[in-house]
Amino acid sequence: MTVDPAGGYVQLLTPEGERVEDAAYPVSFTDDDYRDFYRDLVIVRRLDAEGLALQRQGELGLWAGLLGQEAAQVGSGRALRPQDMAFPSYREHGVLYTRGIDPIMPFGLFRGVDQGGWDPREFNFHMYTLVIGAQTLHATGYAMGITLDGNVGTDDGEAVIAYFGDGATSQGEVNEAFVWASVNNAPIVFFCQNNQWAISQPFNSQSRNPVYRRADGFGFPGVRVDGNDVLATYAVTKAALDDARHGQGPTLVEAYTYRMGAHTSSDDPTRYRIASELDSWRARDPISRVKAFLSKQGLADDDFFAEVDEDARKIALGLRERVLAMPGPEPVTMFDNVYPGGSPELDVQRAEFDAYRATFQ
Ligand SMILES: Cc1ncc(C[n+]2csc(CCOP(=O)(O)OP(=O)(O)O)c2C)c(N)n1
Ligand SMILES: [Mg+2]
Repeated sequence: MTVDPAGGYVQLLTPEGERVEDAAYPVSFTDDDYRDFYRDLVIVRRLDAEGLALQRQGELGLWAGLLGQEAAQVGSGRALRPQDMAFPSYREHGVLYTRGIDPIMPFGLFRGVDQGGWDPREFNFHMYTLVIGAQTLHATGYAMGITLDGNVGTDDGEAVIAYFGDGATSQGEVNEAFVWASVNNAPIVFFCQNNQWAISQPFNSQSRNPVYRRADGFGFPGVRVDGNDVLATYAVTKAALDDARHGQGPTLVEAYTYRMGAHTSSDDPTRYRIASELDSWRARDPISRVKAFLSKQGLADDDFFAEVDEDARKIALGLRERVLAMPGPEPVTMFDNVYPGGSPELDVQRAEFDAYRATFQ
C-alpha cells in the first residue's frame, strides 16, 4: 500500500496545509469553521488517548483507538444533519463526539460495567457493533424504512450513514447490504474508513480493486476521499448525504486513511507492519495540516492552540474522573435484558448463579 493511491482522491487541504479547490465539491468555510474543525480534531485525539491510558492502567477491559482517523470521523460526522442516522462500528468515538453526545457513553462497554446499550433514537446514533459488517445491513434496512415512511425526496429528507472498515468489505453482510441498498435506492452512505489494515491483514489481501470502485459492480457511485483531510471528508460526505436525502440513492465513500495506533489495546502492530510505513503516514497527520493552514492564513496564533490543548486536557480529565467513578454492576444483572420477557432457562441459570455466589458468604 502507498500513501498516495493510484487514481488519486478528493483533497481540499494538502498535508502541507495548502487549501486547494475541487470543482466537483464546491464548499466554503468561515474562519470559525476552520477553527472548529481544528478544535474537534484535537479534542477527539485527546479523548482517544485517555481511553488507551485508562486501558493500560487496568481501568478498561479493551480500547479500540482511532489515532490517525480523526479527520475521517470529524469530517463525516459534522456533515450529518440532526435528522440523519449513524450506524457506527466500534471505533467511531469521533463521530459520536460530533453528534454532541457525551463522550463517556461508550466507556461502560469498554469498562465492562454495562452491555454497551443506549437509546439510538435519543442521539440518532446507533449502538456500537463489534460483529464486523453487521451494522451495514441494519443501516440499509433502516434506510429502506425511511423511504417507506416517505421521508426522502426533499431538502429536509433523512439519510443514513453506515461506518465500517476495509476488512469489512470482505464480509458477506456488507455485500448484501450493497445489493439491497442499490436495488431499493435506499438513502444511505456507506462510509468505509480504509485504514489499510484489518488487524494484521493488509488491504491487498482483501481486494484487488480499490474500495470505492467496488460500488460500480453494485450499481451506485463510489468516491475516494483523502481521509486525513477533514475538509474533503466533510465535503464528500455532505454531498453523498444530500444525494441520499434527495432520493438519489446510495454512495460508497472510501476515506483513505491510516490507523496509526494498534487495532485495539490487545494488538501489537510491530509484529506485522514495518516502522517506515507508520513514519510516512505520520507526515500525513490529519491535525498538523489544519494547524499549518490556520497558522499560515493568520487564523490562529499560539494562544489559540494552547487554549484548545487546555480545553482538551480538561475534557479528558473530566472524562477520566467519571469513568473511574462508574459503579460496577451487581453480577446477577448480566441476566437482565437478555430477553424482553425473560425465559425459563435463564431463570434456572440465574437461580444457579445466585446459589453459587451464596456459597462465598
Ligand atoms: C463477524 C466477525 N468476524 C471476525 C471478527 C474479529 N475481528 C474484529 S476486528 C476485525 C478486523 C476488522 O478490520 P476492518 O474492517 O478493516 O476494521 P478496522 O478495525 O480496521 O477499523 C476482525 C476480523 C469480528 N469481530 N466479527
Ligand atoms: Mg481496517
